[in-house]
Amino acid sequence: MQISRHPTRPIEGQVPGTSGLRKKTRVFMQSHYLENFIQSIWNAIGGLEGKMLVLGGDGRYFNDRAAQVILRMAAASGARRVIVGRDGLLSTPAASHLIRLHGADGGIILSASHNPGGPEADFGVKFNTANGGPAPESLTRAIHDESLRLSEYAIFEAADLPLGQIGEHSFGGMTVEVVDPVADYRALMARLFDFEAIAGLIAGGFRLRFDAMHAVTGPYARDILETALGAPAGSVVNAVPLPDFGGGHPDPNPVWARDLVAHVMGPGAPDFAAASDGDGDRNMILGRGIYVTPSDSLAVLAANAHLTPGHAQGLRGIARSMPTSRAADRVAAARGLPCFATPTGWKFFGNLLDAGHVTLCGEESAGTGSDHVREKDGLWAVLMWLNILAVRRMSVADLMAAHWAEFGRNYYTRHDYEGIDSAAAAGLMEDLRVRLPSLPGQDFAGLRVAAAEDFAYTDPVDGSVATGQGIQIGFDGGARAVLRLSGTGTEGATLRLYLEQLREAPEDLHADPAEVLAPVARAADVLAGIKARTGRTAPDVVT
Ligand code: G16
Repeated sequence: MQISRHPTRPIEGQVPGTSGLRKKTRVFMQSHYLENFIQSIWNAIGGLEGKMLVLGGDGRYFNDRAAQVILRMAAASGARRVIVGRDGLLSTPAASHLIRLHGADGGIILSASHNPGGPEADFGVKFNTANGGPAPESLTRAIHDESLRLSEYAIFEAADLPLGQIGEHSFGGMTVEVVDPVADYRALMARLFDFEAIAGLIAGGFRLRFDAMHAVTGPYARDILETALGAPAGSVVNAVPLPDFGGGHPDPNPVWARDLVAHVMGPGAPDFAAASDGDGDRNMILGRGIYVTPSDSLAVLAANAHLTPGHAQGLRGIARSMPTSRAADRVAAARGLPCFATPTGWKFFGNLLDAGHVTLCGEESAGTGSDHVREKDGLWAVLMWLNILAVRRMSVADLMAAHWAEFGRNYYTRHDYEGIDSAAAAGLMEDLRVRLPSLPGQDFAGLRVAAAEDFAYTDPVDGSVATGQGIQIGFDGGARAVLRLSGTGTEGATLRLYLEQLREAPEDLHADPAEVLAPVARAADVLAGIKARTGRTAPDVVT
């Protein structure tokens, strides 16, 4: 085996964010860029000698090239075995499952998630650890540190592997096993859910549509929803993964999946619709005439999980990211379950899941999952919903109405100000931080601040502390505004403003969320000076 050791120099900015390293594709394609980052991962985990990894990605532009480079670098560093999805494809939850199933030492997932793909768009690399979950902050920091002292990387000089062929290939001293990306994941879903009940629902005339947004979930959704569960061919739309996702943002929300939303709001709407993102870990849930917010979806899944075989024993606890609405907390309180609020980033759920403190986790950013893997899981959420609907035999709209009647309704929306000047964004947050102690008791646009904090989290399992995780403002009357900067963008800064208002009176449960939340939005704007500091008169994206 011929191994080359390439001299290299540290590259600035290889700092993993909320979820892995995300950069413009052209940045990743620069000479040594990908190689430097991968070698930094190998170094940070103590080398690859004798180790087993899982490798796959969401199929975006450069996925195929990056997979070949990573395999050659794994062989050069002494890995024993790499399990790779056919054509280098694996959804994020499927990769997490394979790591756990095979007891691998970790895995590399090639994805920038919901960010667009293509030579002028975004690419990303995530490292997941042996529990199947995203690398914790201690490891991402170590990877960055390694990237700053790198002087060489090792690569096996060999021709490309035929990743389209399922089976084992010997590659230098390493074995590469190319697997069907769907098969093991389908088997896991069949254990967690009552496929017979869901198939019965569909056979009875229940109509569904799943929009795979030309991203990785297409093959999974076709195989499970159409082939295994009997949804008519064509129920899964945009099912073929494309390197540029057909030119769209593979982000399942009412903005980027507006065609699907229009479909459920129009004549001839199906009973149920859903979409997933680039790498298959996000989900959006819709019913005829209704959009379910991700925060509400988490609460509904928590309240009904016991109706599915995978959670028939009930839940141990629930975790949500801090900006996610407190709808799930209300279910937890009613059922006497522990409830945790973590910083944004699925990596913060890992310890809670591993220690058995929680079973369900969810985020406002369209992520829900359970202890079956250590990532959020889009298709899992869809199957959970279908299983619950198959048992409860009611429409999505009726299920939501019943849920709000029982637990109250946490009206919720998120405003994103994208691509704003990084210094202006940092200044806005810093200024707010400084003013936090003086805010309680002050009125802003007619709302009085009850509490204000800079969210910090102490992991109850390992005691690690994460500070500066978003500013949380509580107002009299149960409203809340949260401000934080996104950690997944690749251009300038994105300011996220999360707005929430609880209503419990029966006559208040079916109002327009935008109207209910308008006073909170005004108060947050005046309080933080969003318009004045960013120069923006309105958010770019409202979900
Ligand atoms: C990632 C993380 C999520 C997070 C989301 C948004 O999701 O895994 O935990 O909620 O980013 O993060 P931010 O608000 O910092 O942009 P994904 O689907 O992009 O991997």
